[in-house]
Amino acid sequence: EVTKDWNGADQVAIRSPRGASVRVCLHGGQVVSWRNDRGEELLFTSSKAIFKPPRATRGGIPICFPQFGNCGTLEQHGFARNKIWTIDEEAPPLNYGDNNNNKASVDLLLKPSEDDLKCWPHCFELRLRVSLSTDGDLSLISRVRNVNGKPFSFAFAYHTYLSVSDISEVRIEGLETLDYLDNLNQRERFTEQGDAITFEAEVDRVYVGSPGVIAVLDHEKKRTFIVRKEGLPDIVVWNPWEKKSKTMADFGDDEYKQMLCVDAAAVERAITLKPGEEWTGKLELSAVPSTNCSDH
Ligand code: TA6
Repeated sequence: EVTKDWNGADQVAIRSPRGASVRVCLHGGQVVSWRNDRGEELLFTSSKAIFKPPRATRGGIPICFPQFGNCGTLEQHGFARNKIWTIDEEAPPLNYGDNNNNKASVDLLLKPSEDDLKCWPHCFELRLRVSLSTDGDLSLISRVRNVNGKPFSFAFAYHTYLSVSDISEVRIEGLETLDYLDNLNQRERFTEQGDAITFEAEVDRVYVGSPGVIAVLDHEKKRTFIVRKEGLPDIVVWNPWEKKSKTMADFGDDEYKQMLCVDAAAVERAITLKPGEEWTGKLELSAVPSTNCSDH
């Protein structure tokens, strides 16, 4: 159903037959809520989030496009998350049960305004399909098309704020032995040493060439997030920890303990599209009970 968000922009909700739900704001094309069939919120949103255009709400899954971070000419993480998107009327939405669909979806579209073309002179169409399966799995499929302009390159990330019970009890499996660029050390390249990644301090890394599936295990909640991706070779892992949290007005001092950003992304190598070409980036998130956190 369509309601209005804090900004008066449309917010679309999908509810699965078993009670899971997802809510997407047309402001930023941002998923702001993903609940399982017990109504538990699986994404983090800061209690101090600033609901004021054009900033993105601190939490959920902001879309970072066409830039990631502040290494470029655009605002941090690009403009897509700060713009009002439209419902993509050309895309036939999926509905549970129709043609045996086990998913329902909403399709959003972002095209550059005259202003956007001034700061990023490329004719693109960015289409985002957000869908929720009957099992409660959330998937986001983005398609960027070069609308017959000149070739252009971009970075992309699903800036995903996972809700966790206690960051010191969380570990990530699947990134062992990968190289990463350390945003806390001038993006210097390091190699992950072996074990699962755990958290005792601020982490801000781009793991490059990561596998299609990684697991984020929340020990206390006995829940494992499974992150599957296609077309997105990198995984950004970010937790601001206490000191950095205190510098962010839209982030509570202790909230770093309840969140972890695990972003399926294309950051190390920009994606280049020739006129008429299209790129697809898929993210699928599942939240499964981990009977014993060690199995995965
Ligand atoms: O790596 C993730 C990151 O680039 C961090 O450096 C931090 O800036 C985070 O994104 C949040 O960015 P935002 O613009 O949403 O405050």
